[in-house]
Amino acid sequence: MIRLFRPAALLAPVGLALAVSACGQPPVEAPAVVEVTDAFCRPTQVGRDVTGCYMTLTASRNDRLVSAAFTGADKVEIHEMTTTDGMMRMAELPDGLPLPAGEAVPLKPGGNHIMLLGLSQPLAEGERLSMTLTFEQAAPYEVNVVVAQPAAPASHGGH
Ligand SMILES: [Cu+2]
Repeated sequence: MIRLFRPAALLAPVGLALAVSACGQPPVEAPAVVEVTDAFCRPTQVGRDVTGCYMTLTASRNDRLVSAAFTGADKVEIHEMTTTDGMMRMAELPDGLPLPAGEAVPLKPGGNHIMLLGLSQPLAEGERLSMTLTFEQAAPYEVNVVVAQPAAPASHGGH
């Protein structure tokens, strides 16, 4: 009986070694991080309870902006802008916004944006708010957003 067990005991270390090498790449990877810069929301227009928010997202690994949340809004959606027959329209990105590794993905006026819908109170220029971004890979990120008009290259100059 004892003899029967021996081969198994001898094989065990070999099996272990195979399992380790079969895993291939070392499990030590840089954590998924998304860098967020230049975040701002437009002030709400009089009588409106919606506005757009913009920022630049750079993911360390292939990732996806899945959703955004703001406690002062009923709903927050990730929108894309498309032009159909000369008409610009926006639509929710149902699968979120892809963030290719290392690529700065801009959300900007006239382009993709985060849409706040059903704001409980208007957003005035100079206010700050906090929004939570949720990603497919990276940990949820709380971003501080300033309420500001988009920089207008032509009209205002520096001051
Ligand atoms: Cu929108």
